[in-house]
Amino acid sequence: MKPDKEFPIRRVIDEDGQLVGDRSGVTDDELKEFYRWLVTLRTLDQRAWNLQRQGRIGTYPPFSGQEATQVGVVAALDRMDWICGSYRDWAALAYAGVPLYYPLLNSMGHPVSGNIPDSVQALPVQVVIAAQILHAVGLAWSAKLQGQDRVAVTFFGDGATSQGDFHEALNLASVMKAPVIFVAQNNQWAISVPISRQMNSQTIAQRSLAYNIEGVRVDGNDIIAVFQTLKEVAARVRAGKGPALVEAVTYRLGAHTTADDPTRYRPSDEEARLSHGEPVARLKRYLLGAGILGEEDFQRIDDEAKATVDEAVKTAESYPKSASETVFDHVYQDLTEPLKQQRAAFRQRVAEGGGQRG
Ligand SMILES: Cc1ncc(C[n+]2csc(CCOP(=O)(O)OP(=O)(O)O)c2C)c(N)n1
Ligand SMILES: [Mg+2]
Repeated sequence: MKPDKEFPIRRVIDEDGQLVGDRSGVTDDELKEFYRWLVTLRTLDQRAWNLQRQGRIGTYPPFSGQEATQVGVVAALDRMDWICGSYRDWAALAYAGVPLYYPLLNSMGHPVSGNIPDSVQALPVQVVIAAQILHAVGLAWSAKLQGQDRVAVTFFGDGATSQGDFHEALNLASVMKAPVIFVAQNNQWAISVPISRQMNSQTIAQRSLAYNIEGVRVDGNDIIAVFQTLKEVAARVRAGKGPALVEAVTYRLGAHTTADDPTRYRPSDEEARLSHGEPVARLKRYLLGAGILGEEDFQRIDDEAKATVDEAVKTAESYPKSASETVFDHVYQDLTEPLKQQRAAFRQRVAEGGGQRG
């Protein structure tokens, strides 16, 4: 059944980097800065993959393919706005000001990666699918009650929209008119489950109708369209018009995590077909075609990104290894009885020569 309203995908540059929409409100300098960030983040993501393969970090969830959505959204926010993301949203956090070595430390199991710097208004990444959507509603509602001029943005995946938390969050935010922007990153897959098996709705955006909130669909690989959309949506949400649901249509370029092998479940031609319009190559084509950047600039940006990422790796590896026992720290101020017992059992195992790594 068709929804009452259509949710067309907003797009400004197509897969080939051709201008097909209105670019107003985005300057050449902003685009150059976006491109520099996209390349730096892609370089970091690919390096993290290699570090995992070399045994230098543990499991890592890549964000390649989703950089334009994450950077485009955060670029449209104000400094005091909240960001609540998942394990795949390090690009958003990095652009907001979290150090680039944090995702590496996170995959080393280091608790420092959960200590978001005071200058960044964000929660640590969430691994429990969809839980951060409710946290964002709480933060937004609280800001409203305190009369603060700030909105909360939450990132989550297509799979997360099947969780009860997603629906509870949209309902509560709608009833309370909480200033929250829900950003669904529809990367087409929830590990091995394709979107076609995830939901029977035609779009994620149409779910906004049920909660009587604004809903829009945007090409998540087009940073210009994402940035413009979020600027407009954030202005309305900030003005007290209630929450909004943004569906960013994108594609997970590689595996779910370094522990996954998508060749076991993805059609063999799919990645080749859908990766053509990926966000970094797309913006590069546009910048080249429009004469905003040239080949020498691209080389310089690549070199600088590599140096920046080298530095991040060096910093991450300079941290002393964290003891496994730190899993018991930093969640509760006072450990619960069952956790105290588990910690005691863990210590005993370590004393007997097992259980401790590094
Ligand atoms: C509550 C909960 N159930 C199951 C899992 C296991 N799990 C980890 S990632 C994932 C798929 C999530 O897919 P999606 O929301 O589309 O996000 P993506 O990984 O594509 O960014 C699942 C089921 C989990 N982490 N939390
Ligand atoms: Mg997904």
